[in-house]
Amino acid sequence: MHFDEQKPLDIVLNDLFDQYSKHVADVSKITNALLEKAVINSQEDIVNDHIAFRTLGVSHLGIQSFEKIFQAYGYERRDHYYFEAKKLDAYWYAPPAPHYPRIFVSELQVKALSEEAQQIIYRYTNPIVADPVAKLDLADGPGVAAFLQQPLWSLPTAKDYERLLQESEYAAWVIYNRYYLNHYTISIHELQAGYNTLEAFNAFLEGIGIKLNTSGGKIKTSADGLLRQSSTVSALYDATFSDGRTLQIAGSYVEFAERLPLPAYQHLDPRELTAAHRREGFEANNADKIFESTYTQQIHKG
Ligand code: OOG
Ligand code: NI
Repeated sequence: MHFDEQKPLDIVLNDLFDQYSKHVADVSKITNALLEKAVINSQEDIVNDHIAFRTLGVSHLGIQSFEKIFQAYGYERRDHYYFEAKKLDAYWYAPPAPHYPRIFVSELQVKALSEEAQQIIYRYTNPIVADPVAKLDLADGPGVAAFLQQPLWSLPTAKDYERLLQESEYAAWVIYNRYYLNHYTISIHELQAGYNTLEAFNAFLEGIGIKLNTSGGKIKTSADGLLRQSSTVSALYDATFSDGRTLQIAGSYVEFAERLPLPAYQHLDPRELTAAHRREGFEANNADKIFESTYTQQIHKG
């Protein structure tokens, strides 16, 4: 994904993707294999279905803070999703123009955690006494891009990270990884025949040695059958903590989405189909399993 204009949104999205693809080796591994097989001619041929971020539900942060960045660029909040067991809320945001990705933003319900886990999180977030996004000049693309890479709280100790991990893998992920891009998503239905179904694409991915998330099965399917998703599992990264210890922890991953035409358009010739004819939005049951792409159990499975 690369945007050619110099609007703040283009600058922000390009920078997020550049940072992400530098760290997540599977991104270029997949792109290079698609180039080699002439499925695409450049990375820009890949249609990005959506990107995702994770936030902490504490005063001055969370979705209400984070969403203001993208709302300023014309994104509109859509459906709400709730994940009871994982103690998460999420919304998706529709882009201002179809060539931009949708955005999925989730938030940890910090108050639902144990007193001990809450206190750990508050130790890091209590110094934040005002919404950091309110102070940002959102017209300054490079400034916003830098903000998204900048720590809002101090580097955690390994002890705090491990304690959070026991209770909420999501909490541990955010306390270390913050607003790093959590994933980008390749639109599978936009690819050529032989690659444009998740079955075929997953076989291609496994053929180049990519490890897929198996929670709920490799392919997660919405109740209407029209939104099908799969994802890689995060690699492990050496992370140095403030107490000098280094742990191997989860980072970001890559997702794949196949959006099928809505019933009213299923008779159309495939060449006539546009994004507007296909299933929109997200699906809580799919998302619930996709979150686990950064979970220890998925990463350490055989
Ligand atoms: C987001 C998981 C959900 C989707 O497309 O439903 C998701 C995350 O891991 O933060 O990406
Ligand atoms: Ni996703």
